[in-house]
Amino acid sequence: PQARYQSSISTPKSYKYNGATYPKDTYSNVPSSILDKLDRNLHLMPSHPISILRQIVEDHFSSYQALVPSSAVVSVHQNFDELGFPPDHPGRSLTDSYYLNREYMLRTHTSAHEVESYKKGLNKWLLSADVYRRDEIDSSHYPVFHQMEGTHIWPNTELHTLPQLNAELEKQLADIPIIIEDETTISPTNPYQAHHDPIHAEQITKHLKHSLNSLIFRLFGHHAKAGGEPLRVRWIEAYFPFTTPSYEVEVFWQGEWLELLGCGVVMQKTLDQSGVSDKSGWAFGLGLERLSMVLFSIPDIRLFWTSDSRFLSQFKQGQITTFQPYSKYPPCYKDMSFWLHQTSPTAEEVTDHHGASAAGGRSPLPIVDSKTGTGIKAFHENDYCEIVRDVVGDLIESVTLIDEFTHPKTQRKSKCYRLNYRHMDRNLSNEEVNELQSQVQARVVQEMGIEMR
Ligand code: FA5
Ligand code: MG
Repeated sequence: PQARYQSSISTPKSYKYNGATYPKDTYSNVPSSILDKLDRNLHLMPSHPISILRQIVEDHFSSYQALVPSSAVVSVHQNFDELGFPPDHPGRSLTDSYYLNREYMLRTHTSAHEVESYKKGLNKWLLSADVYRRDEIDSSHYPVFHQMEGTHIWPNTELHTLPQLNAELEKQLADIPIIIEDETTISPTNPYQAHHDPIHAEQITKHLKHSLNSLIFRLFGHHAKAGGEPLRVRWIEAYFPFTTPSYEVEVFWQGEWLELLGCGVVMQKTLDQSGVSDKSGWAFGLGLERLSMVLFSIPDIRLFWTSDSRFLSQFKQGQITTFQPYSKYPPCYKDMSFWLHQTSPTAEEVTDHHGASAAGGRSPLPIVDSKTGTGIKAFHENDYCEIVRDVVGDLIESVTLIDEFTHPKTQRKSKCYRLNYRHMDRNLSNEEVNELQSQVQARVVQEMGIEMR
């Protein structure tokens, strides 16, 4: 049986990538628009902002070994099981992740490489890579982005050196003019691990926070010196299956809190799996695009993928400079209203939860029609957005739900989405946007079983 995201034109029965063949099954949901993005390696492209930032972080953590994994394809085991994601975690869903088949997927986070890196016996390492998630469409979300993972673990026999290391870090942090808000506490919802000596756990947590705060100071020091509004950075409590305590770091940018990274003290189970039960330490995973957008003032995440020299020529390896926007061409809005399939329950819309808590009432496992073996029946915004992206490509700037309605008599649900089109390099004609809009309509009707109003 064919999964729904392959178009009806005859498609190959397997994916071929990096010399390996992955036979397709009912999980297969990687469209060609995503396959085209594999191996673009923006994080390794000289003078690309993603690569500049990677380099600066690597320079900051200069004693950490820098790793680059060879393939974006990992096993489901590596991406989820090994890290203790429960079987019903929503990040595993076909609406959220890209599967080559039941066993292999495009990594959704660089944490997929934690266990193999610990297995190599490395104590301090950084790893940067492209990661893939089915997601909503707006200026800070793109289905391919880049993360950098960093960890520092110590043989337990060396943990007594931590107070000294922390004192040194505190000295370096002393007179830096950025206010970091941190009201996090150790609590039943974010505890130290039972087997850790709480004194050690506290010192590891301190070292984690000091290390990341010092990176933030390094990165944002120039903002502070420029004398503008003081930059606000905050630590908040988080949940990841593979760390506790866990945190996220956010920065206030363009009027909202933007999440830069997740981190925490590595779960002992993860270290046990890696054959290094006698070590303890911390890990973080940061979004390189998010951080680049703030640092370089890049207003739209799609710009990272442009080949326009007006963008690329503005950046130089090793330098954080402010992006000078070149003239933007006007946007073009088109609204699309439709009735959901009569039997479709509306899936709860939860985003950004790949590493995070399993909150939300959404069905976590891929829902496949048991008779036909095809398709998910519930409407999910990520499915809708993916068809939009598949048809429209980077011309889509955002997809926003602007209206929802339940018919009082029939209880039928309808939704109206506003599709905002914009070309980065030229004007769009109304005719070509209409053509794209009607192609999207045809695909969503055919593939999602919804009915236009
Ligand atoms: C994770 O991916 C965890 N693996 C992070 C981690 C590593 C926690 C190690 C603990 C220890 P999360 O899903 O929150 O967590 O993503 C991490 C960062 O990636 C986010 O803070 C954000 O900066 C970035 N990110 C997430 N989704 C997107 C997206 N769609 N587009 C761009 N950046 C994103
Ligand atoms: Mg998060």
